Amino acid sequence: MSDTERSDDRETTGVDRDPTAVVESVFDVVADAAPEIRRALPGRRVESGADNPSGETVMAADVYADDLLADRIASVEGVGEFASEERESPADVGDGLAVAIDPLDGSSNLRSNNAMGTVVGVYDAPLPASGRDLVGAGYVLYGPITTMIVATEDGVREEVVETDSDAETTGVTRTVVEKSIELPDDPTVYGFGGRVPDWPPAFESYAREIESELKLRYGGAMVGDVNQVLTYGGVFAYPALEDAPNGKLRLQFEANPIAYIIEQAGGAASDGVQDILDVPPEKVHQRVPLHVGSTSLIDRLEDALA
Ligand code: AHM
Ligand code: MG
Repeated sequence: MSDTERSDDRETTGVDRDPTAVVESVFDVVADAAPEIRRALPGRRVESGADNPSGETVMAADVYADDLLADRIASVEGVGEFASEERESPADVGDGLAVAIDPLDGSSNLRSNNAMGTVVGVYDAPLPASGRDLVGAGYVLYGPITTMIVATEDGVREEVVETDSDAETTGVTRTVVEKSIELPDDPTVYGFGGRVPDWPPAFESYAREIESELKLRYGGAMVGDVNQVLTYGGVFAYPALEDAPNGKLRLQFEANPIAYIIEQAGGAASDGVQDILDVPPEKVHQRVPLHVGSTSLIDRLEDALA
């Protein structure tokens, strides 16, 4: 397990409730919402007409997931701040931890009916926060099965999330299927975002080596692609691009939570130079190049980009 100890000179939220209990309550809410979000997708495969703060098209399903999760997460005791990839600014919702979400990661996959997910980071610091302030992170993957990955200081688990088929009850059943996920020793898959002509030459050289060793598995939703790396070992990247040196993915909502999960599972995450969790937080919607996966492959990436 990686060292995610925070140093003592940063501001915390001063939460009263046990942070781990708050994290679990947040994931209770996220798991309960998952079947509702899933059911809402078929009728919401259309653009909402709005752009998000990163200038990207917002789908009707993004709006649905964002509204549902915003209300419910804000009501969790011990959550003090809520931010979403789809909202301009964080909202003050009481006293406690800060929760940052990407309500529907990979929603451009709605048209082609491929995987997408919900990403959640719980920080014990005001936003924008350092990844070192994460006290929990996870994601829901809306694949053929709805699964939820939850990472805390105790490790990483996978749950299957199902709706109760009994018409008398409308509950959600959660079954832990993996108690303590560790990345496999022999990595087998890779997936890199962006267009090859837009990659910096050093990243392209690295990619050429990797593609001769591993199998390409890329689906266009970070959550789905990272879940393959978590399962089989390997590397996922959305690198710096020639005309977008910070890549595409957002530090608070995507890169930090994914880095925390992969590091808690024994892997590594880098912006190309440093651990993602050490990237200084500057603004809520800041982007960062993300490379994440098996430690040996991330070490090689940093050597290639040095
Ligand atoms: P989103 O959060 O708006 O869906 O954007 C993030 C997604 C990631 O899931 C994925 O890795 C990346 O965008 C794919 O981008 P592209 O479609 O440009 O390859
Ligand atoms: Mg996203």
